[in-house]
Amino acid sequence: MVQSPNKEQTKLNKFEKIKAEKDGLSVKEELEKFAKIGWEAMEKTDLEHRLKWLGIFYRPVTPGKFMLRMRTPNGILTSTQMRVLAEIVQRYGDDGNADITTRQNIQLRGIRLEDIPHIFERLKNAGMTSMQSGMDNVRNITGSPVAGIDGNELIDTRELVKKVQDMITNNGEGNYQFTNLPRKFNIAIEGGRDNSVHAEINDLAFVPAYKEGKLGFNVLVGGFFSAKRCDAAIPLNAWVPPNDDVVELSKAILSVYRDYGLRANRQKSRLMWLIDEWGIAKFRSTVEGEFGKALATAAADDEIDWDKRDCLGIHPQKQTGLNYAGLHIPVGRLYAKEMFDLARLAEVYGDSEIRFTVEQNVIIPHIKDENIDTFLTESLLEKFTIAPKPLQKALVSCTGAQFCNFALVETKNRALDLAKNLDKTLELSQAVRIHWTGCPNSCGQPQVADIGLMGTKVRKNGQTVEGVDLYMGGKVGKDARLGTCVKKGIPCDELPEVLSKILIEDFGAKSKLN
Ligand code: SRM
Ligand code: SF4
Repeated sequence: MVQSPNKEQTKLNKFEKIKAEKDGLSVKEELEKFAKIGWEAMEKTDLEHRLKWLGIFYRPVTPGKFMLRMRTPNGILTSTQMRVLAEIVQRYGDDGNADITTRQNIQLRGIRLEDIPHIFERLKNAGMTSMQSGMDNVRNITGSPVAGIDGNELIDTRELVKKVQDMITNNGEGNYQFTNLPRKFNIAIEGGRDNSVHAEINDLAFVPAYKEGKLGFNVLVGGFFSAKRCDAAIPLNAWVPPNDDVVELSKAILSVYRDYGLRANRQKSRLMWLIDEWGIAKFRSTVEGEFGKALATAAADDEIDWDKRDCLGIHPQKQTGLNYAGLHIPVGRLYAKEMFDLARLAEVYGDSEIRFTVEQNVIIPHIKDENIDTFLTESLLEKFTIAPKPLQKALVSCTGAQFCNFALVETKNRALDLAKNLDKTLELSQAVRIHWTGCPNSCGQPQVADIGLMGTKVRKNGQTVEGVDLYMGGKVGKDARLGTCVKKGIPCDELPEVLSKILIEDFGAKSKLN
């Protein structure tokens, strides 16, 4: 059942050996045992690596307090599901919180291993799963955050995203067919005109396109970020209708990646490296063979012709008399009480649905025209405002040093403090997208930002201090392009001054202090 790596590759990296020894998914059968013996008694590889196949992340920064990464297909959950997640983190008091992620998903913190069997039971009963959300698996599949409610939508992505997830994870139970990929794999399905999902930074992306008058998707492949290399996705020269072909093509591409992807050097294992080695023509024909029928060539143009929307504020839906509210969640951080409150708001004003965006924010859809005014008086909206200040508005941050052992700097708190202070001193007519990421892994996507800040260590006055490399020029939406590093090694304590200058000179900010 477990797929063996490409036989022609003789040298295997450390992680390939770990996987060859025992598939990560198999620890699912051992959870009760782990819960009994405790994390200290667990075999190190199971603890630090294999548990991630189930979405359970050992955090060396907070030993014994695990992170649980969910799957949230298309970023959508119900109020009941949110309440279950809130109850899970509430139990852990000050240790418990949650983060909305840059993949339209949610991670829970403070989790104790002894509670996992019960937590998994609760998640299953509530129709949720964390299966295959970490390590060499397909990450949360993103889709248009306003799918099914946007008047300008081309394709409703919700069902397709769910079907692709169900295929990959065997309806959330775990699927050995796709648990031994050479590396992580990102999939996005866009249904609108504004590239809400950052199609270009996914290993596989579907973007709406008309072919011979029919609406479907052009297919992009190979986009990724890593410490060594970042690349935008390239066209596969394929078009698929918006039906099960999306699922089947995803399956075919994943199978080709699994069977032929490079496994010797972990730094060169993402899909783009295989495409480089083979050339796109060979990759396409191998995928076609696996797909089992001829792939239609791509439509000449796709339909991505808008700037990216942030979805914040109140917006009319395509359903007459209904609106969606985009709430700003500062750096995506949620606490139990706020999660309960979001669930309540979704029930009282909407139809119990809550959505996440890749900007780490929340959307509550289906609010009736006549209820908007009362909705806006809710006290939760003082913190999670629909109209944040320009620099807080588009702020995104990865986890950083508080919980992530890869981090070279603290991110979330610093990002928020800095944005608040700059909003106090500068007047801006438009939002500026600032993305923080704590290390070169780029989880906070600094390359898609107007201003991207990547954590690093810097020497200053004979001391090693926290600093950032500065990225600029990222463009999202139509004609998306990746930003590049324009300055290295800025000490964090110099950032207020450095960013003020950039915001004034490049983004038209005016000082409020003059
Ligand atoms: Fe990431 C590893 C957090 C989105 C590239 N990422 C990690 C780990 C698991 C490292 C670890 O074990 O500590 C981080 C967990 C920290 C924690 O406690 O939260 C982590 N990544 C995140 C999240 C939570 C950042 C956030 O605050 O939103 C995002 C979770 C998304 C999700 O729901 O699944 C997250 N990570 C991303 C993205 C952005 C995206 O997908 O659009 C990227 C860049 C895009 C890409 O992968 O192509 C990203 N994460 C990485 C990498 C570099 C991958 C590579 O090929 O080299 C690593 C390190 C690795 O995999 O070896 C990594
Ligand atoms: Fe951790 Fe680095 Fe990813 Fe931030 S970018 S979450 S510091 S791995």
